[in-house]
Amino acid sequence: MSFDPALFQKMAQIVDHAAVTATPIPMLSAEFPELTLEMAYLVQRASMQRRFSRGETLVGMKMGLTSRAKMEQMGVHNPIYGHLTSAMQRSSGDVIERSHYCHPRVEPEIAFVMRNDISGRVTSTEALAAVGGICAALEVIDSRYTDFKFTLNDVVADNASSTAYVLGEVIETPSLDVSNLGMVMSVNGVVRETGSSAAIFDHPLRSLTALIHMLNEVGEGLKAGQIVLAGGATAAIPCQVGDRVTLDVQELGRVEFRVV
Ligand code: OOG
Ligand code: MG
Repeated sequence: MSFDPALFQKMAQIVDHAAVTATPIPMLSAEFPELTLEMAYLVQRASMQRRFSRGETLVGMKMGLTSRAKMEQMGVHNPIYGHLTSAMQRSSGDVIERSHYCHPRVEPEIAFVMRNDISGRVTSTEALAAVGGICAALEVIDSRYTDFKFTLNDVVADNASSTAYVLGEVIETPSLDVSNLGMVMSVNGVVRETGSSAAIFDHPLRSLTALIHMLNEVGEGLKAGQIVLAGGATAAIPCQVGDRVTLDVQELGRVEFRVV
């Protein structure tokens, strides 16, 4: 079908309002069965424009549903991407306010910091050459849909549940082998999820490369300075008030935040 711009602007307004007011909504696909994947990405971009008009800036991109654990937890088996804005960024040790979100969850990730612009059908060697730094990251996701349930097109329209992310210390040795780093996510000192960076699309670099390819399909790419979250290595766990969430990644160290 052809896209009615008024329709995807309306959908963007619905997901954006749900995020701003922390009020879960029914899936867009229930009300708009004509929603396609291509249209869902247009809704995502239109909802980003709303954030930019409020002063947020684009700071990077994320991949989602890149590990088997995440695909199985959500029942959606296609990797997706979303946009990360300045309002989502936190530093290790910061607090996250539970009341600002619908039903936040947290997942352990690896992040890349780009040193160069990059686009096109690049190889993973070329993608790596554009990376300036690597760090451990905790991503807080918050689906705007009721009960955190969605289809592929719904989650794409909802900017891949992007909400907040906390970066650890950036290690400026892009040559560090990130193919199989142990990852341990704990809450209040109790280990909740353990995994390996190998769970992220078999290799976090493969996730970065796939992102560049997906962006290339719409004539876009990554810019120097942007952050890329490669995707959760394990299932996500709910965030509760009083939680101190920590992630320890072999070679990359610790990143943490508290839920208040
Ligand atoms: C979609 C976002 C998935 C990841 O790392 O897999 C994601 C969701 O699970 O709500 O960020
Ligand atoms: Mg994620």
